[in-house]
Amino acid sequence: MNRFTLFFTLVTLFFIHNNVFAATYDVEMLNKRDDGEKMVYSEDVLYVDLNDTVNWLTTSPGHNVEFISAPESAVLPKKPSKVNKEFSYTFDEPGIYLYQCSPHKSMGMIALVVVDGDLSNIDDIASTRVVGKSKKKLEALIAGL
Ligand SMILES: [Cu+2]
Repeated sequence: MNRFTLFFTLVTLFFIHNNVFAATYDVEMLNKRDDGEKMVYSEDVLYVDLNDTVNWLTTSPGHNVEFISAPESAVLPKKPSKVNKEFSYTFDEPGIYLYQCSPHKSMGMIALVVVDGDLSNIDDIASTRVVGKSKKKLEALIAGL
Protein backbone atom coordinates (compact mmCIF):
# COMPACT_ATOMS: atom_id res chain seq x y z
CA MET A 1 0.00 0.00 0.00
CA ASN A 2 1.56 3.28 -1.02
CA ARG A 3 1.14 6.46 0.96
CA PHE A 4 -1.63 7.80 -1.24
CA THR A 5 -3.65 4.59 -0.94
CA LEU A 6 -3.17 4.58 2.80
CA PHE A 7 -4.29 8.19 3.06
CA PHE A 8 -7.32 7.56 0.86
CA THR A 9 -8.27 4.50 2.90
CA LEU A 10 -8.04 6.42 6.15
CA VAL A 11 -10.16 9.26 4.83
CA THR A 12 -12.74 6.78 3.58
CA LEU A 13 -12.81 4.97 6.92
CA PHE A 14 -13.23 8.29 8.68
CA PHE A 15 -16.38 9.09 6.70
CA ILE A 16 -17.77 5.57 6.98
CA HIS A 17 -17.16 5.75 10.70
CA ASN A 18 -19.07 9.00 11.02
CA ASN A 19 -22.11 7.57 9.29
CA VAL A 20 -22.14 4.03 10.61
CA PHE A 21 -21.53 4.98 14.21
CA ALA A 22 -23.97 7.88 14.40
CA ALA A 23 -26.21 6.99 17.32
CA THR A 24 -29.95 7.19 17.79
CA TYR A 25 -31.47 8.17 21.11
CA ASP A 26 -35.03 7.89 22.34
CA VAL A 27 -36.59 10.60 24.50
CA GLU A 28 -40.00 9.84 25.92
CA MET A 29 -42.67 12.50 26.20
CA LEU A 30 -44.29 11.82 29.56
CA ASN A 31 -47.19 12.84 31.78
CA LYS A 32 -45.23 11.49 34.73
CA ARG A 33 -41.60 10.44 35.05
CA ASP A 34 -40.17 7.80 37.42
CA ASP A 35 -38.89 10.57 39.73
CA GLY A 36 -42.43 11.96 40.11
CA GLU A 37 -41.95 14.98 37.82
CA LYS A 38 -45.06 15.69 35.76
CA MET A 39 -45.35 16.92 32.16
CA VAL A 40 -41.75 16.23 31.36
CA TYR A 41 -39.38 14.69 28.85
CA SER A 42 -37.51 11.58 29.97
CA GLU A 43 -34.18 13.43 29.59
CA ASP A 44 -33.84 17.01 30.87
CA VAL A 45 -30.39 17.27 29.29
CA LEU A 46 -29.28 14.84 26.61
CA TYR A 47 -25.67 14.81 25.42
CA VAL A 48 -25.20 13.59 21.86
CA ASP A 49 -22.47 13.60 19.22
CA LEU A 50 -22.62 15.39 15.90
CA ASN A 51 -24.98 13.67 13.43
CA ASP A 52 -26.75 11.68 16.10
CA THR A 53 -30.52 11.45 15.86
CA VAL A 54 -33.10 11.81 18.60
CA ASN A 55 -36.55 10.23 18.40
CA TRP A 56 -39.19 11.72 20.67
CA LEU A 57 -41.65 8.98 21.57
CA THR A 58 -45.34 9.47 22.36
CA THR A 59 -45.21 7.38 25.53
CA SER A 60 -47.90 9.64 27.02
CA PRO A 61 -50.43 11.48 24.84
CA GLY A 62 -50.64 15.24 24.39
CA HIS A 63 -47.05 16.35 23.88
CA ASN A 64 -44.79 17.66 21.14
CA VAL A 65 -41.40 19.24 20.42
CA GLU A 66 -40.91 22.93 19.62
CA PHE A 67 -37.34 24.21 19.30
CA ILE A 68 -37.01 27.72 20.76
CA SER A 69 -33.25 28.28 20.73
CA ALA A 70 -30.37 26.62 18.92
CA PRO A 71 -26.95 27.32 17.39
CA GLU A 72 -27.23 30.00 14.71
CA SER A 73 -26.16 27.64 11.93
CA ALA A 74 -28.73 24.99 12.81
CA VAL A 75 -31.57 24.41 10.36
CA LEU A 76 -34.63 23.79 12.49
CA PRO A 77 -38.11 22.60 11.62
CA LYS A 78 -40.26 25.61 10.68
CA LYS A 79 -43.13 24.53 12.88
CA PRO A 80 -43.54 22.72 16.18
CA SER A 81 -43.96 18.98 15.74
CA LYS A 82 -47.50 17.63 15.76
CA VAL A 83 -48.95 16.78 19.16
CA ASN A 84 -49.25 12.98 19.65
CA LYS A 85 -46.83 12.26 16.78
CA GLU A 86 -43.40 10.75 17.09
CA PHE A 87 -40.76 13.20 15.92
CA SER A 88 -37.12 12.81 14.89
CA TYR A 89 -34.30 15.27 14.41
CA THR A 90 -30.67 14.78 13.44
CA PHE A 91 -28.28 17.19 15.13
CA ASP A 92 -25.74 18.28 12.52
CA GLU A 93 -24.50 21.50 14.15
CA PRO A 94 -22.66 21.56 17.48
CA GLY A 95 -24.07 23.54 20.39
CA ILE A 96 -26.99 23.67 22.80
CA TYR A 97 -30.59 23.22 21.63
CA LEU A 98 -33.53 24.27 23.81
CA TYR A 99 -36.98 22.90 23.14
CA GLN A 100 -40.36 22.93 24.82
CA CYS A 101 -43.69 21.17 24.63
CA SER A 102 -46.15 23.70 23.15
CA PRO A 103 -49.14 22.62 25.30
CA HIS A 104 -47.10 22.43 28.54
CA LYS A 105 -44.48 25.13 28.08
CA SER A 106 -45.69 26.99 31.17
CA MET A 107 -45.57 23.78 33.25
CA GLY A 108 -41.82 23.39 32.94
CA MET A 109 -41.88 20.98 30.01
CA ILE A 110 -38.60 22.06 28.47
CA ALA A 111 -35.32 20.25 27.85
CA LEU A 112 -31.88 20.64 26.32
CA VAL A 113 -29.79 18.69 23.84
CA VAL A 114 -26.05 19.39 23.92
CA VAL A 115 -24.26 18.41 20.73
CA ASP A 116 -20.53 17.58 20.82
CA GLY A 117 -20.21 19.11 24.31
CA ASP A 118 -20.27 22.57 22.71
CA LEU A 119 -21.58 25.19 25.17
CA SER A 120 -20.62 28.24 23.09
CA ASN A 121 -24.24 29.46 22.68
CA ILE A 122 -25.03 29.18 26.39
CA ASP A 123 -25.75 32.93 26.69
CA ASP A 124 -28.34 32.73 23.89
CA ILE A 125 -29.95 29.77 25.63
CA ALA A 126 -29.95 31.55 28.99
CA SER A 127 -31.63 34.64 27.54
CA THR A 128 -34.32 32.71 25.64
CA ARG A 129 -37.78 33.67 26.83
CA VAL A 130 -39.59 30.80 28.47
CA VAL A 131 -42.79 31.00 30.45
CA GLY A 132 -44.16 30.04 33.87
CA LYS A 133 -42.42 27.19 35.63
CA SER A 134 -40.01 26.84 32.73
CA LYS A 135 -38.10 29.95 33.88
CA LYS A 136 -36.78 28.33 37.03
CA LYS A 137 -36.28 25.04 35.27
CA LEU A 138 -34.19 26.62 32.52
CA GLU A 139 -31.99 28.30 35.12
CA ALA A 140 -31.48 24.98 36.85
CA LEU A 141 -30.70 23.14 33.62
CA ILE A 142 -28.13 25.74 32.59
CA ALA A 143 -26.55 25.72 36.05
CA GLY A 144 -26.10 21.97 35.68
CA LEU A 145 -24.24 22.08 32.37
CU1 LIG B 1 -46.33 18.31 27.01
